Amino acid sequence: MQLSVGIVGLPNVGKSTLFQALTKKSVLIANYPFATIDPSVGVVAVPDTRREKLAAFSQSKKDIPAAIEFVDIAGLVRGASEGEGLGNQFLSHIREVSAIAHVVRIFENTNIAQVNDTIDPLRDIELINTELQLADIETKDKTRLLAGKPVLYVLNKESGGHNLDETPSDERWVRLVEYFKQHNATYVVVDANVENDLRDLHTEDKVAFRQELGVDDGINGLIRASYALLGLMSFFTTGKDETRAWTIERGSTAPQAGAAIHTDFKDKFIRAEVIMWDKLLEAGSWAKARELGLIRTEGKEYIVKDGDTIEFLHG
Ligand SMILES: Nc1nc2c(ncn2[C@@H]2O[C@H](COP(=O)(O)OP(=O)(O)OP(=O)(O)O)[C@@H](O)[C@H]2O)c(=O)[nH]1
Ligand SMILES: [Mg+2]
Repeated sequence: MQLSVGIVGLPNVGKSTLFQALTKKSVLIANYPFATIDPSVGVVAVPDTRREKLAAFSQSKKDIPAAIEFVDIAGLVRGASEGEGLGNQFLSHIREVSAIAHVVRIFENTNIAQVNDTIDPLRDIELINTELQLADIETKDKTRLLAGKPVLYVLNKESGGHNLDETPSDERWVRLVEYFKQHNATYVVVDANVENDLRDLHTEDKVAFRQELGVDDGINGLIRASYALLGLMSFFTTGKDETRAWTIERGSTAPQAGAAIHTDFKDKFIRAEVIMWDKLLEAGSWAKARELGLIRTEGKEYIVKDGDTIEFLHG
């Protein structure tokens, strides 16, 4: 499934830093605006402890996560919709993605240059969103509108540094949260720099470092929120050979889910045997779950649920 999330925002707010933290791909990170010109694409595993537990349960040789694609896009500035700062070219890169991770700077580090002099996330957000809307007005083809894409706001903070105060005592924070509420928008807070420094560590080491630095698990939350933003969810297959999370759109029927594994599974679908992942773990084995009557037989109309573990029977 080729659905991607574009990393969008003002220049020099940490988009490429975040992209590298996510994808572990080397990209140019630089303390000046418009460091990024050409978009970079990278595939990111969707963290899922349910899948890990299933893989351990089945003693699977392979544990295969779901994946989504992120695209590092150049920074946008005021006037981008009229071509400012190579605006038209950059906007066309945003047209190609399915959803937007909008990075906003909330750290005040005077050593890192910023397009607007002060930290005012709502002003920055509105500036970008206005450019997207203006670009839409100019577009003849109204099927791919920029402002209609689902957005996740990513607030980039600096742990241990000076940040916008994430409490009601900071007027800017109050206005920001109000804006998110009004627009029914989701947001996550990350420290792109720290996440990038930790990117090559093993999970356990990461957990320890995060604790030491007092940073939360922002980046995993970001990946999961992006996955949900794209309208995607996972079902599982599990066995000795592999445990795997398969990506489907929310609301998919059992045959549509089967098609994620093999296109044949859709037309040759007979039935699906289904159990929620945690129920399988509780039962202790597939055979035991069957004995207890916990494995359900579902037909063509069944709408797959997030976390279902499935065996397909096909002709
Ligand atoms: N202190 C601090 N610096 C950061 C953080 N995130 C990014 N930076 C720095 O900000 C500068 C810009 O980062 P980039 O990731 O290149 O920013 P960008 O948004 O991709 O910039 P353009 O591609 O030019 O639009 C670099 O010097 C980064 O090291 C952060 O969380 N804290
Ligand atoms: Mg960049």
